[in-house]
Amino acid sequence: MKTLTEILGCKYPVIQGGMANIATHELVAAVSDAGGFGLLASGGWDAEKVRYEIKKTRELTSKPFGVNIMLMSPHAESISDMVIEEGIKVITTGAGNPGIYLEKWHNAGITVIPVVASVSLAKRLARNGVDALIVEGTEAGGHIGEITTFTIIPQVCDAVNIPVIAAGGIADARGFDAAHILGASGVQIGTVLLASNECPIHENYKKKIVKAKDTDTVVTGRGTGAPVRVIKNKMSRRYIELSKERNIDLEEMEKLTLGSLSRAVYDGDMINGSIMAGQSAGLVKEIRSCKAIIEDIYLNSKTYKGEI
Ligand code: TUI
Repeated sequence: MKTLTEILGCKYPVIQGGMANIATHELVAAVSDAGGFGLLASGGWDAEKVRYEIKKTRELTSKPFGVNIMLMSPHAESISDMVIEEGIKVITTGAGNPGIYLEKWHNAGITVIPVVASVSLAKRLARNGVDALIVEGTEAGGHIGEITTFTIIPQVCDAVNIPVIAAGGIADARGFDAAHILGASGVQIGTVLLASNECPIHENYKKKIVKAKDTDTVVTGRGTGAPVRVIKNKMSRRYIELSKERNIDLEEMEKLTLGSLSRAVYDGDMINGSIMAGQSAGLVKEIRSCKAIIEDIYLNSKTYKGEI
């Protein structure tokens, strides 16, 4: 079987999470240049905006990178065609089941790696022929499932015969080694890359990640079907209050989360913004370059011999 780095064409089995509004050309190019695998996030953007980001990334790096498609987006279908036109070679998906696109992408020679948060979806997609899986535990930031990384990784590794990439709660070599021992072939990191020089988010957001301690994240929307992990602030408190009301106004709640992500990312509004981050924020102590973050994982790993 091909190793993950052979499948992706990168140096280290370390993938960057496709964080909506955040994983744009600057971050993607920096991660791929550092030997990891960058993923452009399409989030809620339309196909032309994502196409522009692909072009900008290609101007910055000659290293391979992929595109992450957030399946809840109304633009998911048009993006699914655009990535073929653009000759993208690796696609990851999130927040849904990419089954309807699989044949089309495989016919175009694309490697398909869905993010899953349950054993049942992992098994179904493996049966349908996906190339690898990113298995994300509830420690992750943003939209999440219910199961911890520590328990879901070995369960999925037992259930499928394709490479598994662990995500959720991993920020350093210890997490990388733990994931490897649980059976994963690589890791996806997101939160630790928020605190990178190249990450194009407001400085307030980066500082918030560095300052965060273990108990500083909370999950909003558990009751409404779209659980999202964020750093606790006025917005998350208001959201949780609203969700306790008898007649939940779903539209107002939606505005509070997705709409307010851009307030955090672009304006640095740490009071009313949605500061998506995983529990590993408590492990992040400084702002570094993507190269330093990725090489720290590789150099300090006790298990990595260049071939998992
Ligand atoms: O997708 C993510 N993380 C995200 S997407 C996002 S934008 C957003 N913001 C607010 C509400 C909704 C979306 C912010 N962060 N991670 C990958 C991921 N996928 N985590 C969990 C899942 C998942 C959940 C259910 C994947 C598949 C799934 O299957 C449902 C089904 O159809 O079987």
